[in-house]
Amino acid sequence: MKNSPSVGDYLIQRLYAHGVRHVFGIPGDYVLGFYDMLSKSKLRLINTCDEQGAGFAADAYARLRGLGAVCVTYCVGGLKVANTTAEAFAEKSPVVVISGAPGMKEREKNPLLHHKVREFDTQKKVFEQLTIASTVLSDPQTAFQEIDRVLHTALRYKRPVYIELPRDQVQVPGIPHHKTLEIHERSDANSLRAALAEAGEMINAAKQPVILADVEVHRFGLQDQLLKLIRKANIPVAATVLGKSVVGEQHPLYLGIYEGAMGRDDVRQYVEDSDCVLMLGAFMTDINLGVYTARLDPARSIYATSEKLSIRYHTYEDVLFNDFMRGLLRLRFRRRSPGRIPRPIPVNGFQSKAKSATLTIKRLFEILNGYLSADTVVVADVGDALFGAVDLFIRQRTEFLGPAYYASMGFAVPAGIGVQIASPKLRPLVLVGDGAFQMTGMELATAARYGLNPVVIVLNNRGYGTERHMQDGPYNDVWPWHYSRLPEVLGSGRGWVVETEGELDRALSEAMQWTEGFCLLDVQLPPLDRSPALERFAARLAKRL
Ligand SMILES: Cc1ncc(C[n+]2csc(CCOP(=O)(O)OP(=O)(O)O)c2C)c(N)n1
Ligand SMILES: [Mg+2]
Repeated sequence: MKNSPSVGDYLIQRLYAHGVRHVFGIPGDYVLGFYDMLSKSKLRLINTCDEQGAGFAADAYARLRGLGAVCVTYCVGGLKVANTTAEAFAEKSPVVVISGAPGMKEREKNPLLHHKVREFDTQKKVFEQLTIASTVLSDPQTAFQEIDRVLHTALRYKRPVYIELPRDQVQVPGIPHHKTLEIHERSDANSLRAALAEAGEMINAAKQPVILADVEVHRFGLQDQLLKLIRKANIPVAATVLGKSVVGEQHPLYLGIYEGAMGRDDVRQYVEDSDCVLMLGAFMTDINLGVYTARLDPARSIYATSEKLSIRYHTYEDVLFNDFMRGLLRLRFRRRSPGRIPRPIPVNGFQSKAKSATLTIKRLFEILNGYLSADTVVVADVGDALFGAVDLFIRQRTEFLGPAYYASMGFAVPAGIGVQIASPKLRPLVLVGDGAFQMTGMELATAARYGLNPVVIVLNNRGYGTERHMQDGPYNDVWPWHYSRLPEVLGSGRGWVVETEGELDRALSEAMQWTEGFCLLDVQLPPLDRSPALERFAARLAKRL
């Protein structure tokens, strides 16, 4: 047994082999042994203030690097990442949740150990619902195989997985001479060929084909293939909100965001008038579809995802999304010119003659636009931070993260941390409502601790603005914090209070210059102000209440 690594060591090795370099979390007695092992390993531990912060950070890390990990203690920590794991599941982000747990020996006779809820497997059962695969490493004979299986599934489906590590198993050697399970899945060749033939025919016969690109193109790392396809076929492309930034928005064939009646009208018209909509990696969620105002006819669509491939009303089985995307590139396309296409509308940035004008959300985003650079990643929280950001003009691809489907508040500040840990060259621009900031904004302490420098814009409209427009009451108010003074409390960072366009411009240019720590802009907005996108969204939702 000597040459066999321990269960804990093998897990660390496999995470490293899949590109993980950091693990987010908070220790507890059930996981201390593994923490010790982690701290001596090639992986770096990132301690957050709260487990939810660790979960969101790991999710953002996974969105950028292809796999993320969060490590917590049993139930008290584990159940706090239930919500973040749910978000990762819903939005397809492969996060490995590692939880410590009582040892197998300790479980005999079912004692009442601390942190236990009902049964020893209560937490495991919860995570079965929230992950694509889960395991308890209770047996060293099968532990390595289980680790391989679960990690493979996370990567295959781009969804979170759960690994429970009973504390008496961490140091136990697994089976010797284990050969890491490598699974190579293949498409069914006939099915793939037939699907490509039909797709090629449909695209070539179309007068006005258009690509609608979404989040899976990003998750499966197929952005280059998408660009090649756009160039080769000369077909314009729109993105969804969840897929925003999958194509650099300066691309000459980029139309803008398509989201039914909520989006720009010219984009909606172009996509809905198309006789061949090539939906790549698309998620048909209510938000992506503009609260079901989208009019996309299956008879004129090619719909390809990692889960389904259908062309018009035919469904093709056993075709991998990767293979279909690569196959499209080998097709012969007829020469075409896309003609005149809608383009993103240029906006006016800051103008000194308006410097004393009171800020509105619309102007906030227009002025922010002028400050985006190739190394900014915009991370938006739920609320008008996300709706307004739809109109931002993202310079390069993969530069926009937001929980645009599951929509849990509290994502953005910790996600900004995950982004910068994953990619230290990028500077996160975090857009967060005051309500959401009060949920996880304390993670700025984590930014301070690890020397990160996000620029955080708190959209301070004194409450749950998004909800005020549907139904208002005192339950939509929040206590007004002095956000800009948090640097004093945390002993790090710089803060600004911003009320006018001029103050915003000055604060932003100072924040861009000052890179030694986090920057926090308390941007005060009228409570009933809202972005044009939210205007349309709230009107739609109110009709459905
Ligand atoms: C964790 C969580 N709790 C509650 C909600 C419901 N909700 C959706 S938007 C919203 C208000 C958000 O307020 P804020 O962060 O201040 O942004 P604003 O709407 O004011 O722009 C709430 C409470 C949610 N999406 N997530
Ligand atoms: Mg608010």
